[in-house]
Amino acid sequence: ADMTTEDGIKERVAAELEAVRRRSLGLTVDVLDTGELTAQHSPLMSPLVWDLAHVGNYEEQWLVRAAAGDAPLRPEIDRLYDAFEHPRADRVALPLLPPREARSYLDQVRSRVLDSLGRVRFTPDRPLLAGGFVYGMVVQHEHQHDETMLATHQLRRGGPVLDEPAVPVPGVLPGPAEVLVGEGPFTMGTDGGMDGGGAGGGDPWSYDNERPAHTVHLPAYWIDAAPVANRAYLEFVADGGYDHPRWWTPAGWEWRNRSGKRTPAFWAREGGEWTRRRFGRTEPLPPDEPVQHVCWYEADAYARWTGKRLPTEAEWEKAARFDPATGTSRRFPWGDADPGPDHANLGQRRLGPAPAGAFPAGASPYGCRQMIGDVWEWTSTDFAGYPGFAVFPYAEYSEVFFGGGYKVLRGGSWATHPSVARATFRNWDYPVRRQIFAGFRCARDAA
Ligand code: AVJ
Ligand code: FE
Repeated sequence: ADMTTEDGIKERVAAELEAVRRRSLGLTVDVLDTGELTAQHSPLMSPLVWDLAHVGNYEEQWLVRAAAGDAPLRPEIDRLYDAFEHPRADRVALPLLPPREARSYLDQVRSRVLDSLGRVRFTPDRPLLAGGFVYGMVVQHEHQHDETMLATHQLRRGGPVLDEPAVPVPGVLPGPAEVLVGEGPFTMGTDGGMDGGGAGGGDPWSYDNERPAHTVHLPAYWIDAAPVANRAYLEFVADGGYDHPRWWTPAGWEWRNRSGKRTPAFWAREGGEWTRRRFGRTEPLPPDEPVQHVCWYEADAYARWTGKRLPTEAEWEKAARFDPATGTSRRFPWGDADPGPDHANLGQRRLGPAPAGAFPAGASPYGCRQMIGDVWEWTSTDFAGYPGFAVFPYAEYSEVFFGGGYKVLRGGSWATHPSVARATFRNWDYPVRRQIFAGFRCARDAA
């Protein structure tokens, strides 16, 4: 689609709305019965039928009411699906729409949206609509919930219901274990311009927390060229990494004691072999795969054990998108082009990460691989607004989480859709969380 014209953006919007809905249905009503859709698979997660109706309610609020200015469809359910009103653990007890009703509510909302799309004008004087922003926001919202629903799938008991298509992975080239990022400034974040260019490598659908573009000076540092793989993490486990307080921060050691955890989530030891359970299947632990399902404390402890540390968020972003040859920051590690299958493992094309070191065509100018896709990467930075941050369009997307004890994660996982993955995108979670598809890479000072 031609993203420089209103019709082109609308064409893309309609296609993306259709595609994300197919994905959501494929994670819910297409594959699970009512019992499974309404069950609480984990107190950390919503019942899947809550996520399903929540994305419909969000679409109603933003596209039917705010964008088109049409009358509300079902305002009485707004509170049921308000994430701040009910913690995840409590949602199973709410009078939620049953799956069939949720499905028809989604269809009703969607047909209203498509009916109004032609008449809504993306005028620059309405920032919510300029560049189709609010439509992109709703697409990204549903894809983010789809990733959350995948985390729920990973936690559910019972046999497999999701297919793992055999997608070839571009060959793993031998590369240096670490790359050096020289001292100097770079542009972090984006101004979200429509032109796709500009100082921040503009992205019209970027979130408020990615803005504004600003200059950050960093001393020289080394950063791993690939995410830490299971093979390396196993050495930490075998070396008693979980038993030596010297690798852990006080809060991390406290987590280790309280939780009793001694491996990443979903690992088991069976007959002298390491296995891991994923989406209803138990398989040998693949040594080359990036480690997943570690919390921030585990990532931090591993990094200390290797004599390194986690990268700061700024270090991660500079290594991912700054081109020292031109002095500019890119949208993606490989350039400004949208992600293709040779660049990154995104969008649930496979049901897990590709081997660490894959996707040479997706490398950043410094030579870092898999900065986008495969696993979210923990950084050492607490989630906060950039200098000059301004809420847009609502404080509950990100501002209310600033200073809330969340750590920033970057890059997206194999479960993240390309519309949500870019080198400026910021994710966040509590340092104890392990159900998300998170791993990490390490860094160290060059001095
Ligand atoms: C950005 C992934 C932390 O899932 O809590 C979904 C995204 N915001 N609905 C979350 C989000 C509102 C958010 N994260
Ligand atoms: Fe949401």
